[in-house]
Amino acid sequence: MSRDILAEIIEKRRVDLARLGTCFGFERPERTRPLHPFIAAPGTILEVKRSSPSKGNIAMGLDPSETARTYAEAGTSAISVLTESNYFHGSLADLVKVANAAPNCAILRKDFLLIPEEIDVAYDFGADAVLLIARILSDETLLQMAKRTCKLGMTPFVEVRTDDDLRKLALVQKNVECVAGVNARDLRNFHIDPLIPAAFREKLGPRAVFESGVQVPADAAFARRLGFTGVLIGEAAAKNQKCAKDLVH
Ligand code: IGP
Repeated sequence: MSRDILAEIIEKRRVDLARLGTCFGFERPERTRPLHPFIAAPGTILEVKRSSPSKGNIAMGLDPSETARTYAEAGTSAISVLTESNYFHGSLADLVKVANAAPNCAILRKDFLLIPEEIDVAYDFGADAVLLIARILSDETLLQMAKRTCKLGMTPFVEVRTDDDLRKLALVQKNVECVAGVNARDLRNFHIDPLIPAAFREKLGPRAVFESGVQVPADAAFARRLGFTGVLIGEAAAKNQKCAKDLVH
């Protein structure tokens, strides 16, 4: 059997959560930044992404504040910040820096969040939205985390990739307002298949984001032709920040 990277990431993260706590050793700040409605934002979401298990180094040494300013100047309405440390080299420090440097953008915390308390942490570190990966959460925990997100005034961004994830998304949508994202990349083995978002589009509701594998403006145009209201771009923006504005719709 081939290696299941998603299972490895989760396993490691559970160990770190138990060892370091929900702030992963960072001091918990008091939020001063006003909330920005992410639900109204996408458009284009550019991601602060240093590295990934499939690509290795993408922009390891990036300065989060500078990157946030570059993305904001490029015209993006929302910025995603990867905070997972072991496989993506992100952190909550990156999140708070981006949130402070881009006061007019909505900020998404992207991580493999596992317990409801992590939602409160995302809020305190400046997020306006949190990624909830349907595949790694039980119905009950997903719903609980989505409700907690809304209670704090943030937006749940529910990521789907399978038919069972779609069932979970419908459960969330029955209870709260959220944004749906389809990951073209399978997080278990990192294979990209743009036909999965295409097949899912009409089951996602009105606010739907195409995630992963968007390298050039024509890829983003392809996603929009499929009816996606938003496109999330990581590697292509982080690696070549001078060209970020060409990717923003
Ligand atoms: C960005 P890309 O191919 O543009 O760098 O992908 C983003 O979609 C990807 O980082 C992502 C991700 C995730 C990362 C989507 N869902 C969940 C970690 C966890």
